[in-house]
Amino acid sequence: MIKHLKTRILVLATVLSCTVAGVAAAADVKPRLIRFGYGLNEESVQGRAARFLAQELEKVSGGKLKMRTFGSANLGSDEQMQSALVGGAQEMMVGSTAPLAGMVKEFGVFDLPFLFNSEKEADAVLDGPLGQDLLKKLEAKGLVGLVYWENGFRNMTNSKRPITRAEDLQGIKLRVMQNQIALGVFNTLGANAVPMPFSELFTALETRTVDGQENPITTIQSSKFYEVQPYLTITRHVYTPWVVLASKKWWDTLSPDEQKLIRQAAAASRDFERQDSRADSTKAMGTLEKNGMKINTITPEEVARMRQKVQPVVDKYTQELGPELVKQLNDEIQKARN
Ligand code: TK8
Repeated sequence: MIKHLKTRILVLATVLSCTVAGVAAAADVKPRLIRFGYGLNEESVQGRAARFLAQELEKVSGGKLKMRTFGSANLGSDEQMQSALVGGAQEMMVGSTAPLAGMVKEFGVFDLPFLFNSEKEADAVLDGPLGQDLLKKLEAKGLVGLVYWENGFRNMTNSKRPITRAEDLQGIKLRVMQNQIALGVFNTLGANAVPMPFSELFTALETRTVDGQENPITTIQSSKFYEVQPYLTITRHVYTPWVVLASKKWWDTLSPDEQKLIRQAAAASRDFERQDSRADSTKAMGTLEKNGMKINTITPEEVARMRQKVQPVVDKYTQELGPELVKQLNDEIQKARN
């Protein structure tokens, strides 16, 4: 009887310790502090997802893996953080794929305009073979790509006029991400494209160094661009993702258990962030209206015209990125569409 009881207590104790401290109890996990940087402010989708990731990591590691988050580009712009990760001076970040194309050119596929029709198609490609192969290519450059978060479909804002046709972009100094394809696309549409890090954008808009920019609704709202940009045109001209990155130099010092916990928390943050982004998008639109932005939506006919105008840029970069890769991309989109 007593022996029986002892076994039962032992079993119970084991079960308890495993659930209380998660996988971490029995696993090889050391106390660590992880610095995680991002470009938007704390009230943005990025800010909320960063906090979620930090909490999740703390939970699954039984409090051992502590993450400190730094928003508003306080650790630097996307490009600067990428370099810091490669050098091992910073552990983790989230940033756009556009500036990553400077390291792994294939990330440029996400800057090709008018590809995805819906978030569902984007999820399928990003979490499917193409998106995952691209992440693996980062390792040779000193980065570990963990998961994609949604940045989203981009729309144009400016301080000059509503954009109803490509011709309305004439003479507009439009900030674009630091990426050859974005530059080519907007110059071809008629704007004067100015590449610039996001961290400098609000001031550039405020001082009229540039007249306009393009970003998802969620960012236009959280970064308060409505204070300096009266016109918003819904174009959904491109869907760009964010990617959660780790320094490879640092990653290689982690135990397999630690790596597993970080991957697990990152996957949970991806699901949280995408849901949050989609819910926030509708809310943000209301805020922009309330703040007096003049909002128009580009017609399907004009989208078709713009598509035609930028076709030479798409053809040129299809050659540079690799026609097989672009074909694979289109095939994966078709599959998700059907
Ligand atoms: C934030 C950027 C931003 C992106 C841009 O660091 O640069 O316009 O859309 O989200 O990554």
